[in-house]
Amino acid sequence: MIKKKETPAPNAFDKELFKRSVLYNVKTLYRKTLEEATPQQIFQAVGYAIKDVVIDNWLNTQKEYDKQDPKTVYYLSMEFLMGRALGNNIINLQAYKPVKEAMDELGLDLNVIEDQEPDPALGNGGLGRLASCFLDSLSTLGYAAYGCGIRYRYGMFKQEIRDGYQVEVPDNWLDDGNPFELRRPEYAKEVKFGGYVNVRIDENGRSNFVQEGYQSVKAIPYDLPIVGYGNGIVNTLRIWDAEAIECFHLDSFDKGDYRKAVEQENLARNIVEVLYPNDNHYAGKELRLKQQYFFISASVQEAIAKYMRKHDDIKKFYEKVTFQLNDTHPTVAVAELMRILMDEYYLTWDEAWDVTTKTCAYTNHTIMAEALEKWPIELFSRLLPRIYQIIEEINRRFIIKIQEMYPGNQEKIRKMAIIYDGQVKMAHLAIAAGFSVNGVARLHTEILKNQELKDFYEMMPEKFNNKTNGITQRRFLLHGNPLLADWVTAHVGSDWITDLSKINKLKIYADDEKCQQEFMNIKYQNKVRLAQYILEHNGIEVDPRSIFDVQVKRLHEYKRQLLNILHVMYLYNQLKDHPEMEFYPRTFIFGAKAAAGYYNAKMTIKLINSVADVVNNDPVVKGRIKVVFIENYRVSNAELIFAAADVSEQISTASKEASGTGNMKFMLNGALTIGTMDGANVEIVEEVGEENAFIFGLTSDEVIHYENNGGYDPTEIFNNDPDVRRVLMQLINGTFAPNDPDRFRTLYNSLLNTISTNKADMYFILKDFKAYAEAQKKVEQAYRDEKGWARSAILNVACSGKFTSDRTIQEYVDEVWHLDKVVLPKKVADKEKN
Ligand code: 9GP
Repeated sequence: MIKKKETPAPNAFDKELFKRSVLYNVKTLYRKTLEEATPQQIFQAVGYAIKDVVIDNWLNTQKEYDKQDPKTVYYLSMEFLMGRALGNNIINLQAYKPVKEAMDELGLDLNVIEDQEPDPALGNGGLGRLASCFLDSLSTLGYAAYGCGIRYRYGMFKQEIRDGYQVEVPDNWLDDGNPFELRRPEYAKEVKFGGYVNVRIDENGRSNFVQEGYQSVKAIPYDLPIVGYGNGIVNTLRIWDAEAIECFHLDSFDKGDYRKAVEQENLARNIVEVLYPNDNHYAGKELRLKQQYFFISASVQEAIAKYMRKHDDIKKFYEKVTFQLNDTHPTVAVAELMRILMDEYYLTWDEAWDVTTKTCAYTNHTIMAEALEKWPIELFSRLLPRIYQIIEEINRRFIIKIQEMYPGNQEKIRKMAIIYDGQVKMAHLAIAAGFSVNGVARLHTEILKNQELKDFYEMMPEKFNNKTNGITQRRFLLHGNPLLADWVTAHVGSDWITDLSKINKLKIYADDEKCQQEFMNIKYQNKVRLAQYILEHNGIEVDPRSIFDVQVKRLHEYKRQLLNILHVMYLYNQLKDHPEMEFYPRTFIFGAKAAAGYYNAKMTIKLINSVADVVNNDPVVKGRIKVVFIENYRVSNAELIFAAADVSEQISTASKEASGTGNMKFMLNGALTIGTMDGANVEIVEEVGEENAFIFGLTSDEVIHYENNGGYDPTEIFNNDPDVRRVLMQLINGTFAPNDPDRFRTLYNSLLNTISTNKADMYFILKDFKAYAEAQKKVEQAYRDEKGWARSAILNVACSGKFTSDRTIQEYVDEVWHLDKVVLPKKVADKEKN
């Protein structure tokens, strides 16, 4: 793009140059003037102009890394739910004001331009968004890091709601091109699948394991800049695309490998085609394992190649590199690292194992059994024959260790072996090879230690640790809620942007009536903004003076959106019976995508929309309850939603939600939590005080106790509680489906009938119903006391300091990764000050 005379320092944003750059880009990219360009073209032009600014810092950072040679973390993840980059990059360049002015001067609206950017949605939910928050924090704190993932052609599907049902539409996010990415063909790597392993003697007389008769693809990296906040540091998210290894030659036909050429083409095309849209659920598809090995092999190969460009002793690899495995999905990294160390660098098994076990660390994000990856050995060994051999040997040695520790105890082997019952168990491999195993909230880590991974914890207690999740305040407050961000800064200064513990100073304003009014006024304006969005997208008018009660997250039975909507039905019945009763108007807002094949989840979406149709249009209700299902919940509309929420619904079955991160985003934006003692809710309540939240329901110990003793009997509640019975009968008597009374029978069955599921009400919805309804009653009472509510809301913001991803990352750095802090040279640092 346009040439500049000198590198601008992060804080010295050159507005005039930027304007020229935008105009120049519109001209050279599209041969148009600003007036002629479409909004999408203007977004592209602005994006390239911002990338121009970022590129200098990016180059500079990488040059410094070369000089200082800091230890680097490779965050290996199948998912990065980045959200839009433009606004975030401008914020982190500390250039929002000048860019906005520049746009105004050009007659453009920055918000409209930002809205043109497709949400890069290369993730499902919390796991992928956490990875993105972590990258933001790593750059902001000044640590060398790569995010490594896949450049899916289609990210998370777009959700359309048609006739109340979810319809999945492909997410063609790359259609118009991505101004922020850089294709790096010079770092391409070959990745091999299938074939068989032979032992060959090389020219030095060494016997080598070689994979033969394989198919392969070329992995091509695309780099995206991850801009640190105001510090000039830019790390890299490297996502891998696949291409056929050779161009398709017609003469292959004559050579007889026509079929192979076609297969390699297809392999490359299929591998990166689409993100699996499953959250907390593993489908066991062969293509998924291919995706895993594809990006892991390419990332590990490049990490080693990069290390060897500067060092000569591969045995010290771990001194400069850590691989953090984001869930079990990247666990083949363990075996791939072993393979390269032994087969390409000729390390002995013990030497390679020493390096591998000092390099790899594993984060567990779930205890949901259906999310734990297990691959049939037939599939695994056919697809990755050399990797399978290595895992077999890891398993053999691991079993010897178990036997040494627990002589004669077959049960331990059955429970802990990496290969057992014809399956390769990825979590077991990650634990056996990782030097660190962490959960993502205190309660979750305790459950891992005492329940799910008890045997491993007993054998290797030193590996286990907790890292409570966090979120980046720069996207979820500074960018998403500018009114509140300015208000916070006006009261406590701007240090909170890079040190969220400072937000604690807000506490002293919680009792100040003027501050309470200001706070509620900001909340009101954010509610007006969301109400407008809802009117535009749903055609539903909602009253910004009503309580905005919000549950946005993936649709999953354990997250219990069903509990929420059953409670709405219960309130509706009350209003129908007693139209004149006291009732504070409430808007129940939902947003959730369901995995395409998850029937009960999809029917819950239909139920929410069906209840909305009836309740929103019933004259008896008089608008006192409104139900809204926000279509296509994603990072960009999430920012509007969090800012506008009064009540944050965190109502998972206790023990099931490993952490949750939406709960933290709501808290930061001053919503009060109604929730169970699950995941990070426990720590949120600990920080803000139980009196500033609404806690209800079974504890995780109680849930686990029931589970270990065969569940509980929900028919007792059905028989004895007329309110619950009435709501359940409405699922099958056509109240919300007059033309098809049976429509919601599977939901009804999931709660009561042991025939359709192995356990009735597995998620304790009926068991917790009364407690939830009581907690909701308290919400209403509390909201009527405006000052009291404002006080609690301000305290939520003030006590959110712990939940920044900056804190989480610092803990990983101090206790697991041991990275070096990177200091930019004085020249740049000085410029920053000016
Ligand atoms: O379900 C967890 C969620 O509770 C957590 O906040 C998130 C990030 O740690 O990970 C989710 N887990 C998965 O998506 C699959 O393991």
